[in-house]
Amino acid sequence: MSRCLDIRLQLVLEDGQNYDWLIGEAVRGGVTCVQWRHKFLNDRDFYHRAINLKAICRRHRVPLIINDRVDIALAMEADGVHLGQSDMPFEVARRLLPDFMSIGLSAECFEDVMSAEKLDLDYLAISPVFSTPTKTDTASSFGVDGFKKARAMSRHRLVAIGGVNAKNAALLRQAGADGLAVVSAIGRAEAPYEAARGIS
Ligand code: TZP
Ligand code: MG
Repeated sequence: MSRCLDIRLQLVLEDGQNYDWLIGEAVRGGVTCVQWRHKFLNDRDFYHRAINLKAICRRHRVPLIINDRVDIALAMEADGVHLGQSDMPFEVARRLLPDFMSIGLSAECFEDVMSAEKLDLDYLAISPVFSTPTKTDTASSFGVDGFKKARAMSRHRLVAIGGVNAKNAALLRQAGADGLAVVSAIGRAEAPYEAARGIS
């Protein structure tokens, strides 16, 4: 397999951020990949903004993952896509995307973790590991014990997402997280370089 996305610390972007500055600082602090998600843009705006972000990510030498939008990720040759349980099925996305593009999937319950066993994923995100004000339309949180149970069930590289911060990062890595995905603890920090360092 030609792809090996570095998932150790994923920064998930929000709207209205100074991406060039934020991504530069975050990467310097240890962020290893960037995910862009936007739920409301029309196709053309999504495409153009994704192209712009790709250039920024290239400049900072960090891969760019696109949330939900397999079509746009394909069109602008992103480094991968991140799928949820109600997005395009993994098998279809895998058939459409070139081999170099990674696919990550969110699991919202243990049943999702089990059914992901048969998929050739690049990573499985345990979502949410803690409840978070950043995303409130989530299933109930796994907690550290739930994360450990998912770890024992899954053959995949696991990413913890939801409420991840400098205080719980080490605990999650000890619980078997191969990667951590973060929105607010880095993206809303006054000093994203220090914030990323504290989590990486
Ligand atoms: N998916 C599950 S929780 C979440 C997403 C995108 C938001 C995580 O945000 P934060 O601020 O890192 O808790
Ligand atoms: Mg989705």
